[in-house]
Amino acid sequence: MRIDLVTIFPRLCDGPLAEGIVRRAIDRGIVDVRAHDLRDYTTDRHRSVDDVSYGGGPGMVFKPEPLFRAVDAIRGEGEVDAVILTSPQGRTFTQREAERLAALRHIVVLCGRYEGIDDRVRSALATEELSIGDYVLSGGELPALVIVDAVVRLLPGAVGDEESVDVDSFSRGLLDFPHFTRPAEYRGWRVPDVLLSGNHAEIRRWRMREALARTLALRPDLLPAAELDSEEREILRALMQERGAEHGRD
Ligand code: 9D3
Repeated sequence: MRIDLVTIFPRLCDGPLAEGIVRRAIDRGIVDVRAHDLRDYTTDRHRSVDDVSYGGGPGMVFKPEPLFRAVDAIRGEGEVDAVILTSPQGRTFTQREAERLAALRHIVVLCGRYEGIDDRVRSALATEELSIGDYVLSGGELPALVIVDAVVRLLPGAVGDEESVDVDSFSRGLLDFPHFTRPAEYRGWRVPDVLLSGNHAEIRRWRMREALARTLALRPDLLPAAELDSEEREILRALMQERGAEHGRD
């Protein structure tokens, strides 16, 4: 897969691309990620990427030309499947969106800054608009890196077996079960006995129940879309009955 980022702060992208799973995927040739400096696509002496807003008002607006020229140049290097504009107005990026993008061959991510971007970039250049959530950031670089991270770890070979992707909470729509390592007792807090028992059937069922209990307690909104098998549905039914009974008592 190839991912091109277009930004006025390419160095902001270098750190996150140089570590961990993303770094390894790049080293293994699974993905090619390039951070382009938007200013390299300007044509004026001052390398201007922004200008005053038509209609007046404070704040600068990203000019269309450098962004269109950047995407033209990237398209010249091979077919582009999606041009994503990171923007607070976008659809919220979710695991489902990550899965969709991971199936593409080549994506371009445009990182916004300033008060806004000339709207022709959104309407005529971008093929989609994505936000990473409802909070105000100062630009689209961190969102672009979030998207890169979530997408790259889904690419075949990017994650080692020990970090198995398909048992991940969000891919099945549940929160993870609790994890423990040695020591078996720390400052008086003991690791649940079942995990030390060596009874793998019991451990599996305990983990299933814990994941379901946590999801029910902390993120019940995830349950309707979660992919549960019949055993899980049965455990969930029992958990919901227990909770119902607890609430009934007070
Ligand atoms: C005065 C500007 N804002 C009114 C609320 C609009 C605005 C424009 C650009 C606010 C923030 C930004 C910079 N953020 C992004 O470009 C961005 C973003 C975000 O802020 N939150 C979550 N996802 C994203 S994706 C891009």
